[in-house]
Amino acid sequence: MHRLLITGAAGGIGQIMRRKLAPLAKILRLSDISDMGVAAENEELVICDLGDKHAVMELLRDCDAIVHLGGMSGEAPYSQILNANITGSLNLFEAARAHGMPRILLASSQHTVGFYRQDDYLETSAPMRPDGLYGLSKCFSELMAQMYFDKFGQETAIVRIGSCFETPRDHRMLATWLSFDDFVSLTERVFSVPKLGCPIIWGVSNNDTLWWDNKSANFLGWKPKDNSGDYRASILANVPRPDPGSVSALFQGGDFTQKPIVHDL
Ligand code: NAI
Ligand code: 15L
Repeated sequence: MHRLLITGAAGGIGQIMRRKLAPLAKILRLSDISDMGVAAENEELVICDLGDKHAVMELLRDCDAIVHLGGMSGEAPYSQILNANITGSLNLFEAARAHGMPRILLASSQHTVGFYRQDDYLETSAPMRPDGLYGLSKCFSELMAQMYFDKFGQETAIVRIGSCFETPRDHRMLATWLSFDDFVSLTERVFSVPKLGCPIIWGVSNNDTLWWDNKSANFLGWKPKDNSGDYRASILANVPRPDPGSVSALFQGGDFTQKPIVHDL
């Protein structure tokens, strides 16, 4: 493809994807509200607040595909969630519609279903059970993607990322971990299948412990290779096991289920 846009390029996942997704496109357009350093030859850097609809309209001009990582990535006061995740998603989908509907990979989250128990095994069709304003904003953007598909034919891969870090960090992440390389291989599949539609995909590696069933996304031909089990011994040895009655051990969303709602508007 010619130009791939990555939003949230200054973030934890974005910085890695900037490097690892470079082979997918001649030009990477990288965007964030924060500084992204110096542009390489194949890069265009655009500072842009996702909440600014005119800026987002310009940002998407001439893009062939979008990896949408930008926004608040955890529980936050409502004003910030509203601007970055809710208004920001609407701005992005409207700009995509105006610019020929390039395919979108939407970074959603496991916190859309955070109030399920850790002994539940979920298909992508399970009703949403968000665990806070952040999870709720991701539910909103998932439904927005579905609406833009039904109404206009906009194709979007809704990726419910579990925990995407270099390595799993605690006991819960043994079930939720998504390696960077598996995220890259998923992104490649999303942008190469002839027909995408608007599937929900669990963004999770091939872990020994799994809470989510990805069979509805089999058509992508994505085969995650990494396994959090490789880190199990180290986590058991180094990370205190949560109390069996605590939210960290009971709910899929862990301690997000206990974070306060901050309505600051
Ligand atoms: P991050 O917080 O490191 O990166 C998000 C980026 O979005 C930041 O660089 C931030 O400056 C930018 N941003 C925030 N508000 C903005 C605004 N108004 N306009 C423009 N940019 C704005 O998060 P991370 O970990 O890289 O996650 C990327 C995406 O994946 C997020 O959407 C997050 O919700 C989602 N996700 C990540 C998971 C993980 O384990 N890392 C798990 C589930 C979902
Ligand atoms: C998320 O949605 C967050 O973006 C990430 O920072 C982690 O907290 C992850 O979920 C998780 O709960 O492991």
